[in-house]
Amino acid sequence: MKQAINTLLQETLDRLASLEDAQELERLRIEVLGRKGKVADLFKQLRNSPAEERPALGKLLNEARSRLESTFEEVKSQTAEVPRREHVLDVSLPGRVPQLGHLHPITRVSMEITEIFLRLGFEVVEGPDVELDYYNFEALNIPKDHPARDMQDTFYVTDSIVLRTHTSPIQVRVMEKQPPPVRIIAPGKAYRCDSDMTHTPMFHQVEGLVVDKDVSFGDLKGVLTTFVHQMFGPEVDLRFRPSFFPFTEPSAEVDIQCVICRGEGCRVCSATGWLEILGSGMVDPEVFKMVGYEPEEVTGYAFGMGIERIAMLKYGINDLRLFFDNDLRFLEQF
Ligand code: 2NM
Repeated sequence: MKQAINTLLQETLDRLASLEDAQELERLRIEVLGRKGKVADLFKQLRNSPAEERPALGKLLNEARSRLESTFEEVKSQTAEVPRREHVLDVSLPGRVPQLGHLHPITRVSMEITEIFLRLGFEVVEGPDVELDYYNFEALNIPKDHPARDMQDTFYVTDSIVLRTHTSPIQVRVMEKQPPPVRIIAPGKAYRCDSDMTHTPMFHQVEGLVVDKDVSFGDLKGVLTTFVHQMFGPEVDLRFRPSFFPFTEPSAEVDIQCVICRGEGCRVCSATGWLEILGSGMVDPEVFKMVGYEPEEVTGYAFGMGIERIAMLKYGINDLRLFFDNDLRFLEQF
């Protein structure tokens, strides 16, 4: 009996030392310490042993059981600390999808416009939003009494400093700094003291400028026709309609076939079948004189468009304010 107790103790301790995982540990615990286990068997045998040996054997068996119980606990706590991978990694769980951000539709359309002109050989330039009156108006042949200079349209910072009302001053700065040829586009924010259903105090523009020897109105028509076809599709018709700007002569506005009714006439195009999308013209010799270019040697064309308007026509958005509300239900659609 004594022999049996010591053997069970020793064998079990040996087996505990070479266990593979928690399942095996639990199997061994039930085999040895379970209700019908080997220790329980020995307690049953104890009842059949001689009465004078029983106290000593009982003490030995109790000690062996305590020793085994505490060793099982110890091994179990160590096993639990290093769980086997297959028990914690459920490869059938769906992956965590990170929340992706979006570019704002205005950013996207601006990039789209910019990329078309980059492919046509234009360079992108930027400039300050807070601009001198000189670059925003004076150098662009917009005289002191011109209505565009009115306090009601322009945010004045001081008498001679404004928030730029268009991105043209960027182009004036480029011409002032470098000799022809010039082939640039200037995307950016513009500011006008105006706020209603169809105007926001800040909006976005892309303007373009080409200056070189022998640049013609035909070049302007060719580049802008390519732009319209790449932006709205090769099937979309366009027309050049005479207009006026202080900084170009002659000037023309470009209309495209209404994207809603395809020229049939509807509410969006006021039954005309046409939608205005940009302004353009041959750079006025007065502008060249202001920046030190020789009007007898070079000619050039320029154009400008509002990005919000292009985005509304391209994506069929009917309310300008959607661009400024930052409502994710709108923004997530792009
Ligand atoms: C437009 C329409 C026509 C324009 C002119 C110039 C510059 F600097 F060369 F004189 N930049 N942008 C221009 C010409 C802008 O926007 C409707």
